[in-house]
Amino acid sequence: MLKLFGKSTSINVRKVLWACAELNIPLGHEQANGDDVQHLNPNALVPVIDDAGFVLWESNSIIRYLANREQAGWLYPAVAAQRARVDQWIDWQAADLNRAWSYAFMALVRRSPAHDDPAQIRASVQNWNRSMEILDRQLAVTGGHAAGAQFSLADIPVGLSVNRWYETPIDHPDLPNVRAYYDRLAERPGYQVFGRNGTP
Ligand SMILES: N[C@@H](CCC(=O)N[C@@H](CS)C(=O)NCC(=O)O)C(=O)O
Repeated sequence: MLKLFGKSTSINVRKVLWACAELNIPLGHEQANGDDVQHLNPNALVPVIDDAGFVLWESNSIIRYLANREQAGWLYPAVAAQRARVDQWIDWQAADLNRAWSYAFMALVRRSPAHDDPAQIRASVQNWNRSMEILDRQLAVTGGHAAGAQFSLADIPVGLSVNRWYETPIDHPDLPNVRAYYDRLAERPGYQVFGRNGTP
C-alpha cells in the first residue's frame, strides 16, 4: 500500500491526501514532520511517499506521479496543450503564490517571532491579494476551475491555497469568481475533508 509521511496540517501534505481521495487510492498515512523523514528526503520536508520502495518528495511531483500512475486523464490530461495549462497553474501556485503569502502566513497564522515586521506583513498581504485577483480573472474566463471549465489536478494546489487565503485573518477583497470557486470545490468530498476543513 502507498505510504504517505507528513502531518495533516501541512498544505503540501493535504495536496497528496486530497489527490488520493480523488483517485480512490488506499493510503497508509503516518503523521510526521521534516526531521522524521530526513532519511527519505534530504531537505527534511514533508510530504514524502513510499510506493512499494519508490520514494518521492515534492508535493506537486507526487500528485502528478499519482495521477499518471492511475492514468487519470480526466484529472491530468494527456493532450500536450491541456496538460501544459494544468502544469502552468500548478507551477504558479508553487513558485508565485507560495512566495506571495509566505511572510504574512508565518506572521498571522503560525505566529512566528521571526516574522514580526509590520511593513513586510503588509507587503505580503498586498502581493497575496494581487495573486488572488489574477486567479479571479482566470476564473472569470474559465467559468469553472483554475485550468479550464473542468476540475483538474491544478485545482488541488490552487484550491487549497484559496482555502488558506479565506482562513487567514486578513481583509479579503471581494472576488466573486474566487468565492464561487471556493463554493464549487466544497461540493467535492475530498476538499471537504482535506481542504475546506477549518484549517488555513
Ligand atoms: N516544495 C516542498 C515544500 C515542502 C514543505 O515546505 N513542507 C513543510 C510543511 S508544509 C515542512 O516539511 N516543514 C518542516 C516540518 O514540518 O517539519 C513541497 O511542495 O513538497
